[in-house]
Amino acid sequence: MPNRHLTIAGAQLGPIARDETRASCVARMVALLEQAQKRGADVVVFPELALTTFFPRWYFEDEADLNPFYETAMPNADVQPLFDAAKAAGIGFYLGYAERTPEGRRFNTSILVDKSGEIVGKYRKVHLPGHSEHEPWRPFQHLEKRYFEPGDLGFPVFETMGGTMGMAICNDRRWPETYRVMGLQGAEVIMLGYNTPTTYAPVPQHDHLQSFHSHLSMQAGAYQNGSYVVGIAKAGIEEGCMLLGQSCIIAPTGEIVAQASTVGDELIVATCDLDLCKEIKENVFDFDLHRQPQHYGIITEMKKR
Ligand code: CDV
Repeated sequence: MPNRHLTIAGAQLGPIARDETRASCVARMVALLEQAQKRGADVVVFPELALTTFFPRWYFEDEADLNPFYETAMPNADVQPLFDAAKAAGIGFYLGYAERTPEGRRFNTSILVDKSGEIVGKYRKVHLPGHSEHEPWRPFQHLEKRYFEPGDLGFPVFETMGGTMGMAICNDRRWPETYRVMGLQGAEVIMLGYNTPTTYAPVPQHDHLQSFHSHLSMQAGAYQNGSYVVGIAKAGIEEGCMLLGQSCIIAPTGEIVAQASTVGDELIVATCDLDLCKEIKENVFDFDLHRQPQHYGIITEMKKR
């Protein structure tokens, strides 16, 4: 039986300024991809909204100021160099970006591209944090609820690159349902990008726990579903707002096997044995043997009692 080793790279990005061009962001990503190739990567995970600054931090009254942050086609001329470089290197990738559909719908989206440069998977962020109206009391806005609608694709998984792959985006990583829905479909690698400010204005007494909560959620999701989880940040001080780093690759045992140590552009790499997932999936979390779904109905019947 051939081994099922997949070398996964996480390409953390440092800050992206509001006036940084997509071409510049893509050039940074291509540089990280080249490093990944030297280190034998099969697939590279980039952050959430990796082509622009994290624009939900601003309130835009005028649509004309908002629209330039969205992609209306994927790939497009700005992103094509990343597709070309990845295809030439024979490396797949996950990429997060803001999507505007031909009907004008807006989503916080990620795609999965295989080693031949084909888009083989698409995901639209389900759990949108923040608020929908301007709240001037905040040091910065978090207007994802205004600028995106909740994803309409569920949490699909994709058979590609020798494994079963799923995607999530940032705030999704805090919700156990995200992982379980993909775990039930056999996910072996769950990729996600994030932009997490280290200040959460409504509950600042938790600011010092941002790193802990991020890892806690992802490590639990990995272990409880017997899946690798790859959580990759856009990090550092972006337009005056500090974003959490500590991008990591987590094994199905819940252990962190690679972690970024800067808040800039940084590549992390781990060779992952996808068969390790079975040690969890066929034992302590053998869903078939141990789950009792007749007692879980409340989870999908209501948001909250
Ligand atoms: N981009 C995000 O989804 N950020 C949220 C913050 C606002 C809490 C997160 O869960 O990291």
